[in-house]
Amino acid sequence: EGPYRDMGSAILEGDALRAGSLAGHLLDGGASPLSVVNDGVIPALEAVGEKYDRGEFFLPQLISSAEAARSVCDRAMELLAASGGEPRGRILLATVEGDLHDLGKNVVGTILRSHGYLVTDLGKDVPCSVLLEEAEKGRYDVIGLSALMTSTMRTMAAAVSEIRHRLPRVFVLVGGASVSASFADSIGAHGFAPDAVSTVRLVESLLG
Ligand code: B1M
Repeated sequence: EGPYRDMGSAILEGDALRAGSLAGHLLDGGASPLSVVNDGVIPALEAVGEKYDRGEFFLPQLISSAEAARSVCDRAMELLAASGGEPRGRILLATVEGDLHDLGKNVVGTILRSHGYLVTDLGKDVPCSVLLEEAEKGRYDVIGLSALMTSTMRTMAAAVSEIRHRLPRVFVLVGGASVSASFADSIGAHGFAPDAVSTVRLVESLLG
């Protein structure tokens, strides 16, 4: 639809100011924060990825589109902030070492928070040692790892096996554009989620 398409074009053009203000209009007009991300930001970033693949976009465009996407996500996420109350579970999130993609993980974290989970987000490019140190300190129920590149899927596999070895009682879930359910299975993760809402469903089914 029109307003979503305009916001998508602004992301594609890397115009953070316009993307942010169009997102503000949509949200003020009652659009749900999740639909702004799912129906506006994600299709635009997919188009950015395709242009990059075809050699029509280079790294500078990728970066300015990502910044425009972030300004929209930040606005949407503010509105989704946790509603309070006892946490339904404790979740540790990170993008694996060597991988700087964090937009998707941030969406997952915000949606989990908005569903009442306590989320600690260690950020991106997180070495396994840092992850384990925090995981051993906190009483986490679930660790969620994100990877977007073929190269960092290997790092993810190593991290999953290390966590399962050191913390056998913690559920390890994985996600990210390059990850699939069969890959998750092959590296011994407890589950795979293709998007933020399925992450919540998966966590609910595991923690009861
Ligand atoms: Co890069 N990048 N990038 N990039 N980038 C991809 C991933 C790529 C597919 C683009 C392409 O070539 N078509 C490609 C990887 C190819 C591959 O290995 N298979 C790629 C590349 C090559 C690179 C660089 C190497 C480019 C270069 O330097 N030459 C470089 C790598 C840097 C590094 O990591 N070391 C690079 C850099 C960047 C930017 C920094 C410019 C920027 C990231 C900004 C940021 O995240 N802060 C960027 C972006 C934006 C992309 C694309 C265009 C979009 C990614 C994105 O944010 N998607 C991407 C192409 C694409 O995927 N279409 C691409 C939107 C986001 C909401 O989706 O992350 O999938 P996603 O998250 C979803 C689900 O996957 C799931 O839920 C989220 C919400 O629905 N999910 C989880 C994610 N994590 C989860 C964890 C869970 C559960 C669910 O835990 C339980």
